[in-house]
Amino acid sequence: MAQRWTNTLTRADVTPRALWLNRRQIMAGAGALGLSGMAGHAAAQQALEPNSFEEITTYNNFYEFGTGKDDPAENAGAMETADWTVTIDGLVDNPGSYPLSELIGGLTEEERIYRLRCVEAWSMVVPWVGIELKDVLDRLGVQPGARYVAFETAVIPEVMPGVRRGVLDFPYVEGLRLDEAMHPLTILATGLYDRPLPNQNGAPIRLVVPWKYGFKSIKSLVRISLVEEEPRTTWNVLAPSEYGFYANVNPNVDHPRWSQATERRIGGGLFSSRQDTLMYNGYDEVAALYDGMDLEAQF
Ligand SMILES: Nc1nc2c(c(=O)[nH]1)N[C@H]1C(S)=C(S)[C@@H](COP(=O)(O)O)O[C@H]1N2
Ligand SMILES: [Mo]
Repeated sequence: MAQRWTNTLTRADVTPRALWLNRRQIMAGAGALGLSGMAGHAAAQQALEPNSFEEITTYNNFYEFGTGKDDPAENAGAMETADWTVTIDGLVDNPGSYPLSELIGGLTEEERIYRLRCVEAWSMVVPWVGIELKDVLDRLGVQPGARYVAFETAVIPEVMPGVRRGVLDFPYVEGLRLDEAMHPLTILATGLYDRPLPNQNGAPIRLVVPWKYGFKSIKSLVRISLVEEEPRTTWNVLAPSEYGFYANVNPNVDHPRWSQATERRIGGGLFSSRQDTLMYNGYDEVAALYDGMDLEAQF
């Protein structure tokens, strides 16, 4: 098993292919745990063994389709994602309403196996397929005054029972600072396990920011705006003392109602016990983005 994690492997050498990891992710995992050599590889392997397609697509948060973990899988199939358009506006050279194929066509898709840590203290590992958000923003031409990126989810009441019931203030909105949005770990996912993204996971395109709590990774995007001021974000507006704008995964800053020090890994078997939550969810390379910030005040 150990040789699977050496840097000489290509993904084609590994079966099943879902177990493929890139070296950078392995090193990020090992570094975060303060380990090296075999121990580090073993720890990284445990941390990044992907959840099953079944787990990833049946245990979801997508409140537009209901608040139960199984509601999105049950209800989201009714959403029509063909002919999807994304509106680009704000401080950008090329605003407009883009068919999805035009927005991302020609950009490099790659697999990214990322930990997903929900603020509710459960976690999964998901083999996303996507493109770097930076590539999209570069193509659109970010103007000098832009300091944040704001994101908005579709609202389709006819197929969204959670919207009809008003379980949150919809549209669901999120935001990133521009440097966070431009970080190479930040992707727009269009698939998982080499399949098109299932609707319950945010088809046809959703944000994935792996070092932040899952609620930042907003689904089924219909608008991306380049803006000057910090944008409103759904959970922060609902409960500002519980959910901050930054929402960086941080085992040292508890949620007011529960500890964030550990997490429950979804899925049975060997890795089902609670595990320690890692600073920045193990993605240490983002730490420089927050130099000089008080992470307890700006949670
Ligand atoms: N539009 C929208 N995006 C959303 C949510 C939501 O309710 N609506 N839930 C968030 C939360 S809390 C989490 S943990 C992740 C879950 O993503 P997954 O279901 O693909 O695992 O989606 C996030 N994106
Ligand atoms: Mo979440």
